[in-house]
Amino acid sequence: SDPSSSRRGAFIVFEGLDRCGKSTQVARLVDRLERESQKARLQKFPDRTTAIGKMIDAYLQSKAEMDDHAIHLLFSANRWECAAAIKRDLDRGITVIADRYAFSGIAFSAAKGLPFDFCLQPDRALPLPDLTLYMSLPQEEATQRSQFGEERYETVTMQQATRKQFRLVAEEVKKIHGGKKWMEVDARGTIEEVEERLKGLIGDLTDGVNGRVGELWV
Ligand code: Z5A
Ligand code: MG
Repeated sequence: SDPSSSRRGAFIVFEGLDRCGKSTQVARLVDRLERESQKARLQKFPDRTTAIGKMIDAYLQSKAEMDDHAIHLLFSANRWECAAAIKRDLDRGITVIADRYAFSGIAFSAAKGLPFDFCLQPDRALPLPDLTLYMSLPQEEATQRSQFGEERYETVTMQQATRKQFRLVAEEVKKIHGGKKWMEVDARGTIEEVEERLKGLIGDLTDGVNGRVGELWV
């Protein structure tokens, strides 16, 4: 029998601070896979289309105020409401590519001062990404790239605090899931240069992976 038939799709996550180019690269990756006739789906977090997503959207646009713990749990709940669909697609052999995930959830909430461990727990046992690509861009270049938007968190102070927390998140992933699950990518240079770097790291993951989907932080 063909061993490839037992393979599932890979779960690949893009993470990083504001303006590092996540959405740009995720879109290009999905386009490339479609051109190569590979099955792939994009999953953006927050998914602002759901009922919970609409509450998150109002918060990010400062149209609603919310307790820090409460909004943290909503970001996590927004991932949980998508978890079954992610697993189903992976089992059907579809590569799922996420634009942000639980790691943003921890980094941004911890940067506001919530305890790191509190931030980690709600996402425990979510589908574990096979690879997280952390796009790293110095603050000066992120600021040059374009003006900060008008959403909450889009300030230099918040971005610097979040940068620190992402370092702690990276350590935690490596400690619990091993060094191969998290890779830092230099996000400087042209869109094409960054795309080549990412392509090299993704390698043949998009051909599918063996074994069951893991659980985050377990
Ligand atoms: N958040 C949270 O608190 N908790 C959670 O659990 C989650 C999220 C999941 C909204 O996220 C906020 O939610 C976010 C974290 C928080 N707050 N902040 N900051 P979002 O994902 O919706 O944020 P966004 O509005 O999509 O922005 P972004 O993701 O920060 O940007 P990006 O996707 O990394 O960058 P981009 O859109 O691809 O590129 C930005 C610009 O740079 C654009 O004009 C590009 O054309 C340009 N660009 C891209 N690549 C290059 C290169 N290589 N050179 C030059 N210019 C480039
Ligand atoms: Mg984006």
